[in-house]
Amino acid sequence: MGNFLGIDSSTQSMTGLVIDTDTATIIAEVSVNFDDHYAQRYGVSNGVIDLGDGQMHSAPLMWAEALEQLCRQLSASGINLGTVDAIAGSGQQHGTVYLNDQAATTLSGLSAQADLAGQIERIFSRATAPIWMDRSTGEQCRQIEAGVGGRQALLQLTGNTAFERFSGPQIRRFWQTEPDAWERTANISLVSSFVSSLLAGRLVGVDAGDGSGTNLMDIRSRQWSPAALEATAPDLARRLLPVADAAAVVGVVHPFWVERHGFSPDCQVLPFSGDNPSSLIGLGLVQPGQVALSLGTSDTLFACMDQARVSTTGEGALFASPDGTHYMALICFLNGSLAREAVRDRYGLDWAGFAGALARSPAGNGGGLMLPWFAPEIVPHVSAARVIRHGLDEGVVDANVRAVIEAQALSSRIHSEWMGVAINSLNVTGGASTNRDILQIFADVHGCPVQPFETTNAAALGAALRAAHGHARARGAAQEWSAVVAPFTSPPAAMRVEPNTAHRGTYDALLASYRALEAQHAG
Ligand code: ADP
Ligand code: XUL
Repeated sequence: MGNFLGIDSSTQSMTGLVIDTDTATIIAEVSVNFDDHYAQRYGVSNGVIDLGDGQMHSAPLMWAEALEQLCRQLSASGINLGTVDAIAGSGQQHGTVYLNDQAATTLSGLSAQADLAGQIERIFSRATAPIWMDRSTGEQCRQIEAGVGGRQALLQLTGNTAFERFSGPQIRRFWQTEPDAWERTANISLVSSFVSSLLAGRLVGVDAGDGSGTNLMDIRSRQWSPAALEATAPDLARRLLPVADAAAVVGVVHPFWVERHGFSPDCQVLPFSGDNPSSLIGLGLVQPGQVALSLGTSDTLFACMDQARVSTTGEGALFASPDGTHYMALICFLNGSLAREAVRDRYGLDWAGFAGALARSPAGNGGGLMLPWFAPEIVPHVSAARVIRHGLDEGVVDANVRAVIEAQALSSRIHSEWMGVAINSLNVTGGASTNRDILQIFADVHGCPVQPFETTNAAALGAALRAAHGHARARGAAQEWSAVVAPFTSPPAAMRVEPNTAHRGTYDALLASYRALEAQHAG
């Protein structure tokens, strides 16, 4: 029992959340927004560098700067970092960080006399990291599927068909387009394992939760698949550390963090995981059949499962749960917060005005629909941005605001059907989960209660809980996952948003029209 820090390195920000397991409370929660601090220096907008032709990258050096800034902000918020017993974390999934042969020695030799970013500038064989929004690897996806014996073969082996944003296709494209830099690459990390490596002062492996978002891991054995590695790039195996046990402490923090930021020399570091697998834990989904929704930069809907059920349509993803036994089925919509913001800004609203428009407009929007593809969409696959309005006048503010949220909710219902899970309740997280008018529409469309939590940073909370679990296990006092999560994932029922059953028929009818409209325009 003690204090545990969870760090989430996400698309737009880095969040740190500290829990006290003795009192079952969140005692600190701070975020470093990338645009606010680093827009000019790293050329990011919404945390992303758009390199054109579908290449969407970010800057690993920026994440290193943010990690130190996060420590300063945590200390300024009143937390004594010396009380933290263990740290775990999560990263936006799929993003790859390419390191050269100086990385390991540079990380172990960090000096507390200088800042982190300045010392690690030279450890990269590629300055930027492609992230989950990248869609430049269609050709590589087809090549990898062919290389392992076809699409179905890759699906059965790794739990996923090849996705443009997944790490394997990104790695293959890098090898093909930048062979010299590929030769200088000694290690490939994901966002998650890169940040944990900075804390541990040595290279840390990718856990199975994030490893399953690579198209490189055997989903059942939870180890890299030689066939998938072979189909992706030459000599890839020697550039990857073995898949790490998510529950096993990798060591203590490097003295850099002790001397410069006041951590205890005994503070343990665990492998980081992906943000969605970490949210699975942070939302308390440790039993099969439980379902949750994350309304962050991307919107994701995911379920905890005991079987490795795959999406044969190639839309959904399957990940290993960081709890070590279960699986996670997930759908990812790119047009999440950015689409909501596009509508908010188009009509000159703030979030209160946006909520007001939802409250004023009728359920079902009089049949008016929007396909909200403000950017190319992942699910369903839409290759170029387009916004389609059907029975909806672009000039009517309230109807357009309602249309974007109803579209997101209807789409999440349609595209989760493959999971074969009855959705009886939805735990919800992410920045938009504070907006109860948005949650009401998701509750009505799914016909079930939607449960928000005290924190909207479930990924960071899940990481803190993983730190607590790993710390206990290392002391030989391993606890059941249900006991670990329960004190932090049982929010008051008063926060719950109940479905309005009077709208059931309206949304069943709208679902059919939306499905038809989407089928007509997707692709
Ligand atoms: P990520 O972790 O993916 O970077 P977050 O989960 O932190 O993203 O969510 C950030 C987003 O939350 C912002 O981009 C913003 O669009 C959204 N957001 C914040 N407050 C509200 C609100 N009141 N209503 C709707 N959306 C909101
Ligand atoms: C999931 C996905 C996104 C990122 C960023 O497959 O691509 O949800 O993890 O949050």
